[in-house]
Amino acid sequence: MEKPLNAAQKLIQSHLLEGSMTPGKEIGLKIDQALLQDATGTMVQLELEAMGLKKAKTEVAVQYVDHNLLQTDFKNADDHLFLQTAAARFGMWFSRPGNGVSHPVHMERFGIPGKSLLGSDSHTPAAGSLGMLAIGTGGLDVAAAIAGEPYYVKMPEIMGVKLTGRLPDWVSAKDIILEMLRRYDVKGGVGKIIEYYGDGLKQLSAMDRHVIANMGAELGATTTVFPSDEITREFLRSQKREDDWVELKADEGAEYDHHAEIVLDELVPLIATPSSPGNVVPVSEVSGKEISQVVIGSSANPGLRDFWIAGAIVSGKTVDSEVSFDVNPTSRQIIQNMIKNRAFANLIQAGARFHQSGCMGCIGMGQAPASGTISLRTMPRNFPDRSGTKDDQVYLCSPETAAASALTGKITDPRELESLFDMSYPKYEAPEEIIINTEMLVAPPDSGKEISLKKGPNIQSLPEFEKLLDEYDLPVILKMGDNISTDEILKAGAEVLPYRSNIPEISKYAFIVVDEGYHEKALQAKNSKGGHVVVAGENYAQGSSREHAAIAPRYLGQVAVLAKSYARIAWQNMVNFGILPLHFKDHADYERIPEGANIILSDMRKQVQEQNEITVKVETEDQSFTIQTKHQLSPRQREMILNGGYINTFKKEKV
Ligand code: MIC
Repeated sequence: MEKPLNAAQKLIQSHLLEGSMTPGKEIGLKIDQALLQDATGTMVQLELEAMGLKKAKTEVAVQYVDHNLLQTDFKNADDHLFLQTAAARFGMWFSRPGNGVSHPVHMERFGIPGKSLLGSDSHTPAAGSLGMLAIGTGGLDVAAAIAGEPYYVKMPEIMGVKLTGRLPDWVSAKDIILEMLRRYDVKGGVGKIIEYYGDGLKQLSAMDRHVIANMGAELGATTTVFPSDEITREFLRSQKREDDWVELKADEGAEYDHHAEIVLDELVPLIATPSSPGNVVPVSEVSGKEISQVVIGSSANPGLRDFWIAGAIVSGKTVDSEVSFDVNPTSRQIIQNMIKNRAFANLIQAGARFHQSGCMGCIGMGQAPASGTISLRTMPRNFPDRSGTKDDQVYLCSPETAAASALTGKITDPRELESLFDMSYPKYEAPEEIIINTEMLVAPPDSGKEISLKKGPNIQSLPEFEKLLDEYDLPVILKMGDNISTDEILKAGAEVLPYRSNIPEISKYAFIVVDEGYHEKALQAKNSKGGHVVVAGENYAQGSSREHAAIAPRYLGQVAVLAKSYARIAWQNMVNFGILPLHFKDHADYERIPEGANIILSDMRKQVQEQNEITVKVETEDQSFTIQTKHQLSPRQREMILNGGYINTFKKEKV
């Protein structure tokens, strides 16, 4: 008899092109759908151009425009035109600026249970809510998948999370994922797929599941998987796509590599305190602190229910006079449905400032909070400086906690509303029929051959990178601690995002959050020594999928990183662009390398090709010693490092 499989294993097995399902070993997966957003998508389209792609080979590829909507000058607007022409040229759908946030729109319009989805955005796993195998990764991996290549990733372990019981009043899906983050923190999911199962699922709509799957990225997980059941079917029915439904569930007796259980009845409203999504405490522990801003929306709480509940809580009242109450509606479709179910009117009347559909303040595109004040957001991330305000104090919470706090002007446990306003928990009933809006989704033409790419002056082709040399003598120009996020390596925000299609310009912002002198030091090292190295602790480069966090340092001469451990996507991005990610064999060696030390690497081509361990000589002011490091590269990745990255390898093999 065949071994019973869990839902994640079934998804992997049905897409497995190379390798076997042994945790930790590289596998190659067939990719059915691709998702691009604009902030990472301009680079992907440039990569496709560099690869000479004729037409996307995935079943569906969609280019969304949801991140860079501010258009403070010509740059973002030029990017939008470039993306529209590129989408048409390469045979992709185009979701026009302002249509909506990629993850929920993709789920509504294109998501199909049982299919695989690769996205150039770390929150792509949100589509795991529908029973998809949805993985977020760097742009180059997505470009390769669009060109018909497999997606390579290490086979994850599977963690089964059993949900039992019922959520209490005032507690919702966001509190479930915050509970996971409270237990496992930002690297607890690294190398794992999180699969939810159990009776507690019956209470979670597809969009509630999206909330949990979306923020699985904050656990560092490869992805999150929910079964596809009657609730999934109902969701697809409401989107007029019931025919796309197929069932997906774990076999009877299926096993998991790790186990967890959440008894929903025991949950309380939770909140992530500054400045990590893993700093989770009960809201009651921080209640009473004064706030200046509340923002609801984003891919982490995108559902109609999320806006409705906030609207129902503030209905007939006015938010505190010192609070800016910002609402970022998910999509045009959701706006229309919010108008229909009165959520829009309730929010507006209570003082909400409505913004256009998109990511907005979630990635620091506007909505920066006032200095020294607290901002409460239903968003997924609160890494330092991400909001655009230096030393910001961003807390992450549910729409219930956000709306309650907007009313009182202080962090408020929503359960207190019962005594404060004599309110009982508003019960949401999903409408029988919702309005569907597809007007701003442009279908790909039959042939895009004749379409030329419109490139504004800010759009620069990808720089070329040299292959790995044999000998290096490189300075350590920066030493960092644990859990450094990509927001600290390559800043988010309105000043920087417009340069996502211009590597020379964006590289000026590399590491600016941790060391303003990095750019200068890197240029000096490049000119005098041919490059540099940085040193880091655990979980280096967690967070976003932005490959600019690898490309910009590489452009400035970064040859290698020495770290205790890496976040998955960033590790893949470094390899794709030819940066050698080395692991300390003995973590104690991290302490022995000061900033300013010299790293001597010898016989590198042979070492990378033939060995898993690399000997590194370190010279400090007063001593010189050798340490052992490891790389965890597959044979395919060794080749990429030797060639100076994926593009050189692709050109060598295919062009
Ligand atoms: C994020 O939440 O950090 C982003 C913005 O969605 C990023 C993508 C980006 O940096 O463009 C992500 O999660 O990958």
